[in-house]
Amino acid sequence: TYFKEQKLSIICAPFCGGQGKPGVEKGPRYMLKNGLETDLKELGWTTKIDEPLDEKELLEKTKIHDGIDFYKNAKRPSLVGETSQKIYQSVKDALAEDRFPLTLGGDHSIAIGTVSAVIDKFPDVGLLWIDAHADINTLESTDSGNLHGCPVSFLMGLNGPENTPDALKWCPGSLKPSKIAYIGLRDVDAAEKKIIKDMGISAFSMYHVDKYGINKVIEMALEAIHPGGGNGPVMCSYDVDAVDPLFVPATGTPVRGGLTLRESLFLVERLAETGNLVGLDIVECNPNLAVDDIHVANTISAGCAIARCALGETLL
Ligand code: 5AB
Ligand code: MN
Ligand code: MN
Ligand code: MN
Repeated sequence: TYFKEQKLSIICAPFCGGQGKPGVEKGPRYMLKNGLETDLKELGWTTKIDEPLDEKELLEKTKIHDGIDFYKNAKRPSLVGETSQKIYQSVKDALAEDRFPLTLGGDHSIAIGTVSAVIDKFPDVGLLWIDAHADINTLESTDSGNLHGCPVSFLMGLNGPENTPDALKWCPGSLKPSKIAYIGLRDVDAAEKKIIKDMGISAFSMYHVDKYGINKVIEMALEAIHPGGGNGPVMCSYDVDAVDPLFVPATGTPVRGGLTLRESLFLVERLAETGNLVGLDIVECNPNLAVDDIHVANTISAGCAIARCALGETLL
């Protein structure tokens, strides 16, 4: 296990500019209000909260960038670049102090920062991308222009230096296809399917979860990113829309037919059990998209439960 002293940084990433629905910036605030920090302390973690972004100021900035900050049809690349670089620095700082980086989004574009920082510290790290979506669109392939659908392409350097907006040039883009495994996919764009296939990236969709069961899928995913036993550092970037909208309704791009609540928690319980988890993102909780308070409570409590289970709550 990598964090023997059980120190933790909760990095707040209240950013919504990687997509178009305001409210996702409220994720960190709501999860903390739910008691997440206290709960993690009770598990034995020494916590520290890092807030590198000003939620209000950033929301204003996002509105200002609307319609002026473009790269081809990609929306707000400068703001996404600038913001994810701040998150990158926070995760680097946490890891430099041997603190486990738990990053609360915000939309999924912030993972450009989190995953890059974890790779700097653990070059051999394998990335588990838990999501209904593959988030591997390039600036060429994205139809929506929403950069929360593109972080994996930046992490892999797929856009190439000449096609990368200036504000994103800091991203090393060194992630190898063999170091990525997806779990939970069920809404993948045609261009994304082609990239995944051409690059030979391991992808376990809901079909595979049904076919093999979640335990076997995790085992196969770990073996894919760490061949020869599945041992080695693992970063988990967890988009809550991987979970079925019955359990997580308040998210920007819900897709029916997702992980059950137990499957979604078992996944991170299993990672906790390996002792190999070196970073976790929980992204895309959007309280604004709930139709009632129960939707908010379900979504936020699922997000918090994912964090607690990943950090050892259910290990005996
Ligand atoms: B999320 C879509 N592929 O590119 C696109 O929530 C959806 O971070 C992206 O997984 C969903 O806009 C991004 C259609
Ligand atoms: Mn998603
Ligand atoms: Mn995502
Ligand atoms: Mn979608």
